[in-house]
Amino acid sequence: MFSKILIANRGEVALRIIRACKELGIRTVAVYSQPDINSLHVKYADEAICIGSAASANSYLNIPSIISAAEITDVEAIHPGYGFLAEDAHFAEICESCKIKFIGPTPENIRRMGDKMAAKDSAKKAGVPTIPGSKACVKTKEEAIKIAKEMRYPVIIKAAAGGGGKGMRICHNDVRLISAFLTAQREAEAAFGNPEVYIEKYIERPRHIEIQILGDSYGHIVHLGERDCTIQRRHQKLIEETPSPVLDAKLRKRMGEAAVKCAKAIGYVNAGTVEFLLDEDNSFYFMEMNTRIQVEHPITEMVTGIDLVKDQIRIAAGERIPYKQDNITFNGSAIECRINAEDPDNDFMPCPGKIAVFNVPGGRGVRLDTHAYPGYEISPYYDSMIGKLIVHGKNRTEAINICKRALDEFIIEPIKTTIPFHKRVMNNPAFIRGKFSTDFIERLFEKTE
Ligand code: MV4
Repeated sequence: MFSKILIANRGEVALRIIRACKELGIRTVAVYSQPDINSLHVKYADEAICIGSAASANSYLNIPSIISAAEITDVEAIHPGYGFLAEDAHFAEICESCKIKFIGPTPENIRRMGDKMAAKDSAKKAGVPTIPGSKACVKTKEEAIKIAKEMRYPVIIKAAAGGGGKGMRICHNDVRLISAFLTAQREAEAAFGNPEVYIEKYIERPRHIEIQILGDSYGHIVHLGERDCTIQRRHQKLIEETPSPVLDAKLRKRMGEAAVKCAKAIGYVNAGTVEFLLDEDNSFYFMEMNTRIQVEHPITEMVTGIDLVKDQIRIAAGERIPYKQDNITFNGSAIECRINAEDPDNDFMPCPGKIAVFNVPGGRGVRLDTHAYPGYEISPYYDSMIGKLIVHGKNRTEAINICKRALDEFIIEPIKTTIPFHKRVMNNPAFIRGKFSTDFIERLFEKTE
């Protein structure tokens, strides 16, 4: 097992990794940008190195600076967390070339799943259902029209180098398709340096169901159930839950097996998440695979009792996953609410600033993963998430009740946060019934406009 790990990240996920390391008896090195000097991950790590100025490019994305910090402190491994360099195959390669273990998948796993067409091709070859669409990237508008006629409208244009909703355009007829196709190519070139786009049948009112998988270096791969992440705004997840209110045991088994097949097909190692779109007729389709630990991993931990970050570290240290698929059990329901410094009544505008009052919730079934504290200055340089409220109950109704209680206890002043938004959702009849799709938030806010 490693004796010292560098955490190449900040905020709540850096704290999450430090906690796992401490429980494993591993010393920790934090890296931080100048404005993060008073952050908790700096305070709680055994050592801390300033790696640059505020801009991510000068600090948390600054590979030479991070590798230098790792060399100076003589760490054996680096955990990238999520975001920043977590899915940067080049960074993973540099770590390996410096004999520093990258705690995550192989560079090949990252690269393969980073190209959305290649990822889809892998899934298809693994026998996993994929969304009907073009076999490869579409080069000309004539080809686009031909494919759309085969698919029947509506269709969606996606950037091969996109993902996470970036560069997507929905089309309902030939005229819209032609203009969207040309615009999408230009935008993809500008945003990702790669103009390649592909076309798929548009799945209307889908749900976003993702499956957590874990693979060790001996080819043993298991899944840890699903997370329903359908409540999103502009492709930013806000609320996640497990189990999904729309999955029965049979569908859960089929989707779990499909996710494991995806991972097995590419020899996946460490933690990963296979994202599916679930149609209203319970057909599911491979969407993307994320090659990192995800923000929402705690809800899976709450229902399985498995510490995903510790297992990531153990796998990277060459250990075998100590449980078989049949040993993994799911207990109760868990819900995560992302607490962002944003104003839900002002188009979720980010609201950085100093926290004066920070009264946190607690009690049975409540977990709060946050790096904030009274007096903490929320930085305008990084994303607006200040913490995640995670609750666990014996079933979905109890989890919702615990969530409502915890949200009432959670006082953050004077900055605006998404807490009032979460309160509205937890009291929304459609949410409580479990009947909603990816347009839930638009419909929730539209109704009041
Ligand atoms: C789709 C889709 C409908 N049909 N693809 C959004 C981000 C990226 N993961 C892919 N996404 C979608 N792809 C087809 N063929 C609808 C979405 C989508 C979505 C998916 C999951 C959760 C929230 C979403 C919000 C808008 C669009």
